[in-house]
Amino acid sequence: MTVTTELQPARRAVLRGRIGELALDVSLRQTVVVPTFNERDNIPTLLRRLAAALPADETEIVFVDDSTDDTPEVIRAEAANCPVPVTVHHRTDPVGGLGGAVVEGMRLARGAWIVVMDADLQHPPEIVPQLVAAGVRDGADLVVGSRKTGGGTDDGLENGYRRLVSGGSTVTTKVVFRNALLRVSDPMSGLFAVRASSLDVGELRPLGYKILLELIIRNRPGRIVEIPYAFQPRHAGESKSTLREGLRFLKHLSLLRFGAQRGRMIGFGLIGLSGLIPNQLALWLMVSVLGMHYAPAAVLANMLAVTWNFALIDSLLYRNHRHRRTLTSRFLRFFGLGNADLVVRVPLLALLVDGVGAGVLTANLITLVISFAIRFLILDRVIYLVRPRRVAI
Ligand SMILES: Nc1nc2c(ncn2[C@@H]2O[C@H](COP(=O)(O)OP(=O)(O)O)[C@@H](O)[C@H]2O)c(=O)[nH]1
Ligand SMILES: [Mg+2]
Repeated sequence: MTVTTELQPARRAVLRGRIGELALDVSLRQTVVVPTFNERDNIPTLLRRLAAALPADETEIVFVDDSTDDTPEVIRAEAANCPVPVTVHHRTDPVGGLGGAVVEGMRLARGAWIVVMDADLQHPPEIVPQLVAAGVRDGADLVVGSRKTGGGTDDGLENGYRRLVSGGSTVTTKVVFRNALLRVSDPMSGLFAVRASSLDVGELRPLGYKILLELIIRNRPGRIVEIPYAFQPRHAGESKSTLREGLRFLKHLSLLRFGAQRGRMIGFGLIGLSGLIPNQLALWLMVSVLGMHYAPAAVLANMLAVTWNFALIDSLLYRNHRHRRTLTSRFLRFFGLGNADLVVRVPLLALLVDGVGAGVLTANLITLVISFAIRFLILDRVIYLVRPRRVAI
């Protein structure tokens, strides 16, 4: 269930248009979208500073809240004294986490510019008018508040560890999306302003924290400019960023770069490669230590590797696709497939070596690659019944 509270009914004549899924109010210059998760102690200062920085008749503030504390009540109470109209949209089902909340706010926003900022005052509210003014002046679709360009700093990051994570993820992202991010020094920024008419909210499929990256890659805004700012220490409360968010970020990056199916294929390849370790180890143990014959040992080692692969693939790669079959059913099919592969590869190997005259090692490699591709497709389409979906990158 979702509750939207309009605290101060819009005081202006509302002329609404719709661009994509956005409702626009032509008299509103900007909507400030603030995602909140247990930020009660930051609300009074945030609203006071935003109201001092922005004209009340050209602005609205939209909170999208996933809190488990009384943050929405605090916002309602503080909004009564705030000259700028404030809306609280509380989600009981926080789909997509922070990114999902921001997209929800974009859907609700009516201003010509949508400014996204955190509630904890790490983003100085006074910079909001500068972001919008720069966008208007330069004819940009997107204005990024940057900690990494002339004069910007990230001194507000809590410690060296956070600085390392922030630096590492920025570099990785810039390498992965070299062209799309040529003009963006801080793609991890949570502070930005986007021209509402350039947005295609329906294209966004946010996952976790990096909503700006999602927007740049999927929406491909026209002109992008940056405004430097000094990232501040958190005003009150605690960061919600966790190691789990870090893993989500890697998944997000892979989805954006490769699309869902190619991302799984790469994961499948890496896990398959990791299976070489238990396979070789078990083979060595059975042959060298236990003195077994190599043929049954190879079969048993293969079974062990297939089990290892299944454990990793089922828990890491297909976690969200497991509901269509039971564990036993998934395992038996996977196990059958993993070992049936031997039956296909041996004749193929013979064909390549005896029929075509290929070298044994080359032929073996070819059978492995062919088997890999066939097994992946069967895994994807037959075992987990994943329906392919095109992802534009
Ligand atoms: N609505 C919503 N807001 C969130 C969620 N996670 C974090 N936030 C908000 O997003 C902003 C940034 O989060 P924060 O914990 O400060 O991340 P950090 O700056 O990377 O440490 C803050 O305003 C949080 O309240 C979430 O799951 N849902
Ligand atoms: Mg923060």
